[in-house]
Amino acid sequence: MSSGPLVYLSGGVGGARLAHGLYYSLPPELLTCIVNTGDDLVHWGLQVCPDLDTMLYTLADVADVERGWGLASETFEALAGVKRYGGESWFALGDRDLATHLMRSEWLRAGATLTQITERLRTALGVRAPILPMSDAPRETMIETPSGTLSFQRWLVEARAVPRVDRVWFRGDAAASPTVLEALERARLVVIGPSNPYVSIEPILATPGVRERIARLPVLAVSPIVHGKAVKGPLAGMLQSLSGWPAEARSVARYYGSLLRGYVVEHGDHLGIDSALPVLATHTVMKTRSESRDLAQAVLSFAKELGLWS
Ligand code: FO1
Repeated sequence: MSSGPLVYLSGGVGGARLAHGLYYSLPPELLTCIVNTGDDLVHWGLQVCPDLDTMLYTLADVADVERGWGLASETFEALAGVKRYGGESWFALGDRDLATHLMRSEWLRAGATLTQITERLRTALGVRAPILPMSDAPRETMIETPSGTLSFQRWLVEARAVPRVDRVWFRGDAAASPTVLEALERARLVVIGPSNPYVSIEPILATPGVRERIARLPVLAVSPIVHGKAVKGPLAGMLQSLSGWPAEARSVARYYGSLLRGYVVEHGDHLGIDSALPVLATHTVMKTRSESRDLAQAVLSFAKELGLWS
């Protein structure tokens, strides 16, 4: 049995909620969150990193929990102005949220890396655990549909995730950042959050240098499917169109395959999972902070029971 730092892999809102529970259950030096940047986009000339920002805002307790993205108590006056000028209004940046994108874009132009910038943002927001973009260079998630190929946000937000997904691929050959690789070298346990495996976790795993390091570590995952439905987002349709699998927790375990040493599902969702894979069935839907903390503690206890971590 080994003990030590935990690396947490995450996409957007579901992943950030469990991160919140882990953040309040572990000393900050034991938790590092590695976050998907495949959803990033340049919008209104600004660099926007939705999953990084969801993680930053959630851990800083300033997120809009209801909406699932952006900041609480947000206003959209700049968006109204952009609309008046005939600009692009399919992707909404809030007035307060703009400060993050303005500063990130300015610092990028001045030569800072996305890792350094995220470090500045999280320090300013009072977040004590590191939040790492998977890569410092662009690596964009592309969605192939019957009517053409779209960037991820164009597909999810502008096209409302309606076009069928025939293939997902990543544009750009960016490697993992050195900070990500160091965190994985130090890690003693990897937890994969309840995020979409195809478009939130796979971009991280497929970043050169990551999968082989993770394969050497004990890995637990939490199912993003509860009772046959994705807790949020387009995963159910993707399981069907990309793999021909049902929207069930077992399909996500099948996706990760031999990477997993344990799997956490909602009560009643354990059916059909390979009997060789240890499963914890518990309450996994996180609507409140205490549910996030309870799930985090259940995941950590499960890792200890399995002898993977102490
Ligand atoms: N999601 C939407 O459905 N509509 C939006 O206009 C939108 C704007 C937006 C701005 C900043 C941000 O950080 C996230 C935003 N999101 C929006 C959410 C985003 O598309 C998704 O949460 C993630 O990319 C999925 O992980």
